Amino acid sequence: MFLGFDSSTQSLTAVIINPQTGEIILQESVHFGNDLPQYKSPSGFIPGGKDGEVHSDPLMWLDALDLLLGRIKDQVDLSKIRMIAGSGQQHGSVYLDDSFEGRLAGLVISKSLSEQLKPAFTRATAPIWMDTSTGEQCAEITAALGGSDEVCARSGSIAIERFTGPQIRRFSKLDPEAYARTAHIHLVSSFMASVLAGKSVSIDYGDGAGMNLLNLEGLGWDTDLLEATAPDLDSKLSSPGAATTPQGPIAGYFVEKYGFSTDCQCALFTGDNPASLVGMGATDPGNIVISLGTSDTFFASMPGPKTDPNGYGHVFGNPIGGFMSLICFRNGSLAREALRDVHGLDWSAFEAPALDATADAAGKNLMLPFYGPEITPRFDFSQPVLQGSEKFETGDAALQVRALLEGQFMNMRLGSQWMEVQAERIRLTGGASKNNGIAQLVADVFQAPVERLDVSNSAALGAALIAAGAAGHDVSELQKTFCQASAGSQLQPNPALDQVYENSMPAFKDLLAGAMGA
Ligand code: ADP
Ligand code: XUL
Repeated sequence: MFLGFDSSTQSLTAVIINPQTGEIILQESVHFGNDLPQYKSPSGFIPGGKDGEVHSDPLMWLDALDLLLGRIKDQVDLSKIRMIAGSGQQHGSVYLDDSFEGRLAGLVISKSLSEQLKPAFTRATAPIWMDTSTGEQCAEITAALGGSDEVCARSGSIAIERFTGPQIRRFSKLDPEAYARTAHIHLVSSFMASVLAGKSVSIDYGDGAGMNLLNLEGLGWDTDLLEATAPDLDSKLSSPGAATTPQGPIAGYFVEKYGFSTDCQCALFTGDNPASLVGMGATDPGNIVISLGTSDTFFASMPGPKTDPNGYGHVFGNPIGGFMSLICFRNGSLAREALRDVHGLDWSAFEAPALDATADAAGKNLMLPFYGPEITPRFDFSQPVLQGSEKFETGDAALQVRALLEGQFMNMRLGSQWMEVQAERIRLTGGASKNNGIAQLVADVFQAPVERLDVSNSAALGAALIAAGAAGHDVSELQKTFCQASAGSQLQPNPALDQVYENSMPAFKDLLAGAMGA
């Protein structure tokens, strides 16, 4: 059996699979807010951070690991687990002194992980991906490298506030003494992997690419980016590696306390998005994942490290080899909800019967679907821009719902063009994906079949598949079993709309350029 963890913003999840029987043996989570209320982090982070700071307490993640394993040891015989892998929320960082590895090697089962590791932290809290405090550091790193294009060409993204490099730079400036005492800087992913392996392990290419520090050409730390970020950084980072590389046996602590076998090996942890790519069965080219959550994200594997010339998208490592893109659209469900509420509608107005009623208007009315600042394209929008019939512009709710959704997916098509990926199949996930009207419009605008999967924990499932891959299983084969489309979830594109949206795209692009130039 293989165990995958996902250490995400709000919870720690475990998924155990048995490749022989094709079964998911267990899915279990610890919710930080509900299960560990003493950390006063109802949504997984410490509320009230200043100057854009959003931090979490890494001791909470350690307590969650003890709590989760304590729960599952009575449900599953953990001695049957051959390999463990995992994923973590991306970009967050943990700072430890030179006692970290000694403490890991000397863990005793009479005490908790958090009690024993607490003295090793040189920074009590960990900045996470929601942190926006590093604008100044991004500008400094960009200037040192000679511009955003150079940072993007090397690391796959322009310097981004939430990325780890700018976060490390800020710490080194704010508290140079504590930074100097720091011997290890880990991502959330590599920190959790290190605890399980009982030693400081590698940072995987998938999550490492979210740091503005990894050079995607050679998959090594980029000397110039290291230098532009903070002093002596090279010595504090583990070497980068592939997620499927076994790192050695699980630490004795977990064998004695939870019943793992001494033969159980640990692979690396990757980022939650790279792990989701695996868990959604989308690691082969031509498969695209669109997640319709609070924000919308679009991700797909790529054979080479191609970067977005506009600097909006990111390139991460694909845990199964090669690369992946991730593009974030901030106004996803936020905009759908805003339009719904403006007109006093419910989600039925976005369902197939309601959209069928306006089928004649397909592609005829254009809406820039942004109610607030957008990431792709990066611009401070404050309200949608409408261009079309008088009925539409003066407030017809049904026409506006259609145009908003068409605008969102045309913007997604436009924002992902740099990848030059021909969508052969789109896998939809996230809260809005269950809406058949929205899903059909994705199929029509992209002219590709759309399907939805049964899995709800796609990152933890992806991690379990990575663990099986690290033990020699063929991950593509396992995906055929574990990442099946759910029955009846497939939708075909309407071929009659191919030319309709093809013709609307240039007008949409012009409207966007006009709004951003104004
Ligand atoms: P996140 O993981 O970002 O917290 P989810 O993937 O759980 O978000 O998605 C939640 C969102 O899904 C809600 O904010 C809501 O707007 C949207 N949603 C839920 N049900 C529907 C529906 N039937 N139709 C359209 N959108 C929906
Ligand atoms: C990706 C990102 C988030 C985190 C948290 O760049 O910041 O998706 O990985 O899930």
